[in-house]
Amino acid sequence: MSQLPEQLKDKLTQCLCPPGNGVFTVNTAKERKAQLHQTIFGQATGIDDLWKSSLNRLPDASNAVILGIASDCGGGILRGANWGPLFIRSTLLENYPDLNTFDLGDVRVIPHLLSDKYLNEATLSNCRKALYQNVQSNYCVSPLSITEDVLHDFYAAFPEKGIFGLGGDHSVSYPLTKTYLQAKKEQGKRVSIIHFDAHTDLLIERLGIDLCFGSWCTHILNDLPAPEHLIQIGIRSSGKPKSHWENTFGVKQHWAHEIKEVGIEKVISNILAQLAEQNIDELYVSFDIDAIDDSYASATGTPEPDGLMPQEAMQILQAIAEKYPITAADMMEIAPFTDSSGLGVISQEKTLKVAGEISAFLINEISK
Ligand SMILES: [Mn+2]
Repeated sequence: MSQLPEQLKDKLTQCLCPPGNGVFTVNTAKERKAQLHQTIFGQATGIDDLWKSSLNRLPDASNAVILGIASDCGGGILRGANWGPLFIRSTLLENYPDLNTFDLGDVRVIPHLLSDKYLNEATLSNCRKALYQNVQSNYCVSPLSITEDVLHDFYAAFPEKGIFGLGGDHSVSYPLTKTYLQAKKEQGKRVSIIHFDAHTDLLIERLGIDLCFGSWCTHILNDLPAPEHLIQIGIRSSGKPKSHWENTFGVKQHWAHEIKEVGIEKVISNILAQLAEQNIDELYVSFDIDAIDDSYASATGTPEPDGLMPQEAMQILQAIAEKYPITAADMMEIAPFTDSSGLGVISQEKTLKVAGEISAFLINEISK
């Protein structure tokens, strides 16, 4: 049996919390959290200790490791993606009880914070005191910073493992992909990111904030072997044409209307041709649920019509997974209490069903 390095264990137990607890509440969703803990741990009380000792099993557990980041502070139109990790986990446990995965828990989220670089010393001290009861603590306090810090050490200790990140708004993919890209560079592996989204997420900043749901992609381009190693699929809500994004940033895009016009098979063969040219070893898949048509994915902050059918997304994923190992991934922007369809709970159920199917597929691929 391998050992979890002591320093990493201390960081995990201080900066993370049990699965589902990343949403900081007292009474709200108490029953849902209890139900999740009952399913994972066989009981609903004394969860902190059970979770902490479960971390000792990480070294020998599945290569697919779930991390929840219940932060929507990087969003900014309709919030609510902070509830994603709790709800997607419940869906996965219910619909795919035999998934080969290890649940690391949730990042501890102060819902008013995004990244430590936006904070002054006084706020940092106050938040260190709140989270760690220690104003001198070296640990980060904002969700993006904690995620980056924890995953940097995680990938150093377990280069063969991959994270499946549960968001959260899409800014959360910034630390998830950045730490993955840097770890793979160190391992001498060439990788690409397959990014499903209705939007390009290629702003340079939004109202002066450089790390947010609309800009995270721009800030990971330098960590890729080359910018064309970001391949975006499902784009359809953009103020500028495809040529603007491809020429300005060097990324590759496959817009949703192309799938309707030339057919899914042709788009898949175009994607595979690009990947072949890039001569890559492994892939990261970042999935914004709004890539899917809003008739199937309405419980999200920016639902968009004319998107991918769930089956089309699965076809693309199956085709790329057949050729390349998917070694990390994420599922973002599921906001279960948000409903653009007027269908209420059906909206939530439909969105979670699609998110669950795609997540289960990705987790299974990472675990291989
Ligand atoms: Mn996005």
